[in-house]
Amino acid sequence: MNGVTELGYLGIGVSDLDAWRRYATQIVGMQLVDDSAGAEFYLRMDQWHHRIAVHKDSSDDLLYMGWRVAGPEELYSMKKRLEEAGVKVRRASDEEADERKVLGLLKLEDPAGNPTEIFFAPRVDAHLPFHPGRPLFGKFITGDQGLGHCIIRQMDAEKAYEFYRLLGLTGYVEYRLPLPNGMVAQPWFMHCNPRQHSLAFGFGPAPKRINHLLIEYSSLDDLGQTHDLIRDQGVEVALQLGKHANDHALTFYAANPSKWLFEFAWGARPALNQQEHYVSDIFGHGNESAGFGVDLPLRERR
Ligand code: MBD
Ligand code: FE
Repeated sequence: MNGVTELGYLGIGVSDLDAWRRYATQIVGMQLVDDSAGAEFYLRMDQWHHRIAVHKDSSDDLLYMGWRVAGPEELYSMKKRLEEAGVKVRRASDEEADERKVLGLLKLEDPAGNPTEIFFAPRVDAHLPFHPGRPLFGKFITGDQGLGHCIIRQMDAEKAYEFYRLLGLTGYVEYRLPLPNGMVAQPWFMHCNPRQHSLAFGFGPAPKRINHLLIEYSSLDDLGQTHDLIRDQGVEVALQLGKHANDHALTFYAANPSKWLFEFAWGARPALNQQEHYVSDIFGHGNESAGFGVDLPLRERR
């Protein structure tokens, strides 16, 4: 099956453009690109023209997710497969593809109404060296693993699972976390390449489409300096440094100017071939600032 190969780009709506310019470059280390129409500005993480398109929008939320397929034939067969499964999908116009800096594009919605795009042939600026917004020891891990992972809102996890399986992702429930109220949280994680997960859902009701975007540094020292900047500047931290049981990444979660989270990561392992499930992270990830949708007992109390 020729499914999607990676999470390629995101569009986000933000109310405070200046705060985002500053945060994304000086704290996160992304490159600001302000060169063309289609969005207010763009954020670059590698050789691609952009990985995040920033639009002015009071929602302060995800506007669309872009999933990549290999080429025009795969886009065509994906459209057919979706239609045969009864999913409403539309081939976007050339103008719409231009806006996204791709050569071909489908537009649809996932079962929770999250605007979803499937595209091929992103614009890659091979002639422009990546210039991080703050000095980095290493780089952002992207390439065949896509830009990172997203935790998004779903009303019906089983329905979401079926939809994203249709797109070509695989996975299942990977944690069973006993909650203080006697219920058990059962988050789902799905992948389509060596990144352990590109998408997760099933964390309960949420005020926004997006809970967090994970980005991964190749150098531990870059993660550490991002942590210093977040701490020195008093940015809210939702989950403290810790190591996940599923992807083994060392991560922490901090608020961005839109008040959803960035998960900053280093050291993830690739996806396994067989499903496992866990009842606790390896260490850390203590809850700090509440109300960001990850007030979960991720680590068993000892
Ligand atoms: C993740 O990336 C994550 O965000 C959570 C909550 C659990 C495991 C891996
Ligand atoms: Fe995550």
